[in-house]
Amino acid sequence: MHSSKDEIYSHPQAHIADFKFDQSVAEVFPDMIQRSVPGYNTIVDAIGQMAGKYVAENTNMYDLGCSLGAVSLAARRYIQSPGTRIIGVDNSEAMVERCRLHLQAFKSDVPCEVICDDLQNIDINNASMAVMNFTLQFLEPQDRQQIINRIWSGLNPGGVLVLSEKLSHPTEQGNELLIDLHHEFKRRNGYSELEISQKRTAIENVMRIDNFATHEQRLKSAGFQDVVLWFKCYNFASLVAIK
Ligand code: GEK
Repeated sequence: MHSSKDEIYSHPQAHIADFKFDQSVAEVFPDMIQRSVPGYNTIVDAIGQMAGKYVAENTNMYDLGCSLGAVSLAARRYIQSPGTRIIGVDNSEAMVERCRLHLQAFKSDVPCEVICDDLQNIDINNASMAVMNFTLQFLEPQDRQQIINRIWSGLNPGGVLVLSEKLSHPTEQGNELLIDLHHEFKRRNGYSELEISQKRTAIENVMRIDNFATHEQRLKSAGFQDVVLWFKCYNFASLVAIK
């Protein structure tokens, strides 16, 4: 599938509007996320491996905030259990349209449905696995506990939630260190200072990040028994919460 280079913030903009998952972002999304999120490919493939292990016979897997379907595609490569179903959800029409094309482009025995809606409206049931790969950070902070609670309720015993997020660090110097390392990662991937700083401004109001302790506490108070930090690079992390 055709995918272009992310040049959205390469020219100076007089007014930088809040970041949106619109058509222009959907077009360059694979390039954007790989050059911006350290370990993205590793994380997606490992989530696929976890799907192979945890997605049980005759249950559902949810890919919440699925964008172009990278996680759903990885899961389909690894799922062996019969009677499973993948439900992808995203509230960006541009993403969902392209996601459906991506999924159609690969043959699979695992049916996959993509719903265009706010993930908060989705009924979660009979789930052995749910994934929020860099999605929760875009939801209103006051809604986050309820979202995690609903996922917990929809999971079968032993089911897992994989939650990947950009994290803040509780000390200022630690936080700065991680931000610097991340910006260097972006520079090395070809983003200019202008692109880095304009993107930072655009995303400031849209992506409000928590620290690890906040995530852990939220998951525990929803009822998850175990919270496992399985990936971390700079200020990016992925957790598995086990019911
Ligand atoms: C991947 N998981 O490639 N309901 C549904 N979707 C939402 C909502 C909402 N309320 N808010 C934001 N989104 C993907 C990457 S990207 C992460 C996920 C990033 C969607 C939004 O439209 C976008 O597609 C996705 O969440 C976040 O593994 O761009 O950093």
